[in-house]
This record gives sequence, structure tokens and C-alpha cells, in this order.
Amino acid sequence: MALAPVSDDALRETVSLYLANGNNQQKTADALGLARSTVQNRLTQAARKGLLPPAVPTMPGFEVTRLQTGPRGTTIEQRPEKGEVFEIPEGHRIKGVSAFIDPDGRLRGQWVKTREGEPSPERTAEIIQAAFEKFEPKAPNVLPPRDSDSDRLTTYIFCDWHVGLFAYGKETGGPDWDLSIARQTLSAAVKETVETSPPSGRAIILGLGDLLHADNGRNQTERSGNVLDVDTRYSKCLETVCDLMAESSELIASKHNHVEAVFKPGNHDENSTVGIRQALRMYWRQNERVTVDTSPDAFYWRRFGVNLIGGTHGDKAKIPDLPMIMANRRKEDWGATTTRHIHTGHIHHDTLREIGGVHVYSHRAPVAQDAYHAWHGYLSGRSMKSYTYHVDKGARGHSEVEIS
Ligand SMILES: [Mn+2]
Repeated sequence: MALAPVSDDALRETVSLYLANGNNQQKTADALGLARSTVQNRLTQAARKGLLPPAVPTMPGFEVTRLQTGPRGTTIEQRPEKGEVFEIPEGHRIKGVSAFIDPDGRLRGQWVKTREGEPSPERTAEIIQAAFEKFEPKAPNVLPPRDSDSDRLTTYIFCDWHVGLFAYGKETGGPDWDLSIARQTLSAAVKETVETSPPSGRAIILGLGDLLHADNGRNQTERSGNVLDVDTRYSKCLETVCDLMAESSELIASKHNHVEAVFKPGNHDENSTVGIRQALRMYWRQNERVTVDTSPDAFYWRRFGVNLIGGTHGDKAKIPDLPMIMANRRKEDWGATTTRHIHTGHIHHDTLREIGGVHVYSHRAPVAQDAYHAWHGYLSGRSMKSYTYHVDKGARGHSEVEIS
């Protein structure tokens, strides 16, 4: 504890008694009726004030910090004078103060801790409020691709996904298949097909039917009544296929500037296709880069420069008839184009026939084989594909992602 300051008169009295007692602190203390430590403290204060003869000259820049009297005489400790007055750096404020004191409780020094000045919580709130003043919240948007080739169009063939199909590998001799395997496998295949396709300015999502395995809760085909192996409930299967379409179209819209989504019915999903179209139309209704074709026509026709592109599921009109159907349904486009391609699904098998100069494809399905098809001994690989067309030059290759 720091001692109370003592008056100069009291200090002089202590000094004179100290000298009279032959520089003996104990005798001085006895004479004053004080403790020896009190006398020592007074002598230190007197030395600081120059009241203790013989005066010891203080070295320039030094000050007396301690005075001690022992058997060998008096020790006067001098230390460099203190530095300049501490000033808080600009922009800082005092965060805290701590002190160190000597055994007598006297203040020997202080730590003044500062930190950069921070605005008050109220001020911070004002700054944030001002920054967001003109901010208008918007729903997440898919950014258009930075580079895309406006002379090209890529057609993604989505056929025969048969979402909801159930396959027991031990029975079919192939892979197991169910709703969650389908969700995962199809999603990954779409992603890779998009990745490996060129960055064309335009894209078509060409849904060619049988995206769903069952068209109702009875788990039978609509027309022939064949019993289907279905995993879980119809509503869950429809929801899964809609989710897959939303996700796939987002991915495609992130790569291609203009996307057109088309869904043609298959023999497994004639009714559900209507719902898939409407779900996707609603999904993209506020985005002008993605359009959804809601036409109930079983055929799709699209002219792109010199190319005439067609698509249908393939269960009704037969492959050899398709070029003539194209010519009749699109007379003007037929005359104005030089390369013609028609895509189909249904048979889950790759074929390419050139009929009257028209390339007619049937495509593989990405789905595992069910027991019915395995029993019939059908053999085919699985894959997902896209085809790219140049506006003046015709077909420019395709991308195929096989599923092993
Ligand atoms: Mn089919």
C-alpha cells in the first residue's frame, strides 16, 4: 500500500534526527516513535526532493529511485528519467490499464493497452442499414455461361429413365436398381453429359418418354396392362423425376444460354409426362432463358439452320416411317434443310439407320434391366447422350456417358 505523502517539514525533521543519530535509521525511528520502514520511506522521499545532505548530484537524465542505508553506508539508486508522455495512437482507444507496484505498494509503472477504435454497436447497425438501403432481395438465379458458341445447339437425349423401376440383380443377372440408386446414378450421368458437351449457345432437353416406369398407382402399363416391378409409391416416383428434371435443367442452363425443354410421352408415362411438363414450366416461369414446350404432340420437330431435328418415343410410329412423317409434318423445314436427324428411345438399344438421307436413331436407356426384359434375353448397354449441331455445317459430334 502506498504511504500517504509526508510534508516537507516532517521530512526535514526526519532528516535532521537521522543525521543527529549518526545515520542510524532505527534510532531515528525510536526518536520519532515510528517504524523503521516509515523512516526509510521518508528518507527516500527526502532524497528525491533534495532534502538529504550531503546532496548527491543526480546525473543528467537520471532520477533518484531508491535510497537504502546499510552497515556500509547509504546507497542511492538512480535510474534514467521516464520517457515522454504516452499518447494514444490515432484511431485507437484505451482498452484497459494495469499497474505494477513496488513492495511498498507504490506505483512503479503502468501498462496502457489500446486497440483500434471500433464503432459502437449502434453505429455498426447504422452502417449496415445504410449499405443495404437500396438492396432488393431476389430468388437465386442461374447465371448465363460466359462463353457459349451461338452457332451451335446441343440436344440432350433424356429417354427411358424408367424412374421407379425395381430390379433384383440376382434375378436379372445385372445390377440392382431402385428409386434411390436411380436418383444418384441419373443425376451423376446428367452432370457428366453436361460437362462433356460443348458450350453451345442453345440446348434442347429432349425428353423422349418413359422417364417414369409406372404411370399410375396400379403399377401396370396403361394400354397393355403388363404388371411392372415398381419401387415404392407413384407419388414418390413422380416427385423424384420432377426433382431430377429441375436439377438437370439448372445444370444445362448454367452451361447454355438458351434452353428449350421438351417432353414427349412414352408407353409407360403417357399421363405423367403432362405433369412433368407443367412442373418444369412452373419451375422456370420467371426465367426467359429457359422455355418449356407444353405441346401434346407426340412428335418434336426443330429447325436449326441447315439441320432439321426430330424426336418421338418410338413405340407407335415405326422407325422406317419416321423420315416420311418428318417430310409431311414439316414440308417447309424439310425443303430448307440439308441434314436431318430423328431421335427415338423405347427399345433401350442403340441403332442408327439412314433412310432417305435421314439419320434415325434409337438410343440406349441409362437404367438397369428389369426381370421382364432380362427373361426375354434382351442385351444392351446403358448410357446417356447429347448431340451437337452447327447452324451451317450440320452435325458436330456427340457426347456419350456410359454407365458401367
Ligand atoms: Mn418405352
